[in-house]
Amino acid sequence: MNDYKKNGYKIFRNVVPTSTIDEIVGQIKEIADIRLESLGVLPGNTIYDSLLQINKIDQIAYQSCLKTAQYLPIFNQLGISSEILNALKECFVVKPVLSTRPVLHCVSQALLLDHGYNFTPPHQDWPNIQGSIDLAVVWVPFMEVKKEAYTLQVVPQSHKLGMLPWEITRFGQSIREDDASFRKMKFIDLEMQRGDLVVFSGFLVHRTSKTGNKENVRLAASFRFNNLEEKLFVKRNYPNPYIYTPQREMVTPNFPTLEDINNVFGE
Ligand SMILES: O=C(O)CCC(=O)C(=O)O
Ligand SMILES: [Fe+2]
Repeated sequence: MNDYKKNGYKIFRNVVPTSTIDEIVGQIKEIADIRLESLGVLPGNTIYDSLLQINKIDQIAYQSCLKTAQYLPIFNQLGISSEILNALKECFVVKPVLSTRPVLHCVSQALLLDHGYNFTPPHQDWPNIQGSIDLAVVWVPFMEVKKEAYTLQVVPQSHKLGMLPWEITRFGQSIREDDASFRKMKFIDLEMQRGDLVVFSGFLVHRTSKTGNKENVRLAASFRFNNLEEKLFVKRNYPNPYIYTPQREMVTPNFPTLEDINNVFGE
């Protein structure tokens, strides 16, 4: 049987140009550095330094930087690149449609959040997305991910167990760890280089390894795709449970003044 269908994941080695990854990481660092500069702080030497600084000063600013990075054109371009679409095809997602916004994962014991999640608990992505049965996640590390360094851990073949009992946690839907099927699971570390990517099924059980040192950060991107060829996805009317809606109250009260506007456009 095909590896992807059998194991629920497939690693593609050396497919993403490392120059693209460098550019993305550089632009994420720039988002943090511009914000640091506006706080009167010098930029960090590395992306880790910059993120560490901003996380220490203001966690809201830190989270906003990461959120904003998800809207970088180059970050989105990676998600729809031929490298990713080809990998999806090899995993039988022949007519992909994006199901959610791309996600930036930023993991370090030194960058813990008081609110929100840090290391993902054991989970399947499907209950969060509820799209096609063959929903696939593409995960792209931006740095080398060695054993014991914030790896993505997966349970091979767990996609065949179907949707497992879950509960709502700070992260979202996570697998109930008191379930008998969970106790038998054996997680393995996916060791990956820059340039590698992994495609995994929406039903594959996975989590973030908490093992890693405080002196670095592990960045990765993930993109999720439904398959237009999956018949029940079509019959179910292309479901998508994500609700995209703005906050109605003004984010910055009494802003902008006419003066603020003239400062940008000139009088
Ligand atoms: O980057 C991580 O450790 C978590 C990734 C994940 O859960 C996902 O991409 O669905
Ligand atoms: Fe996930």
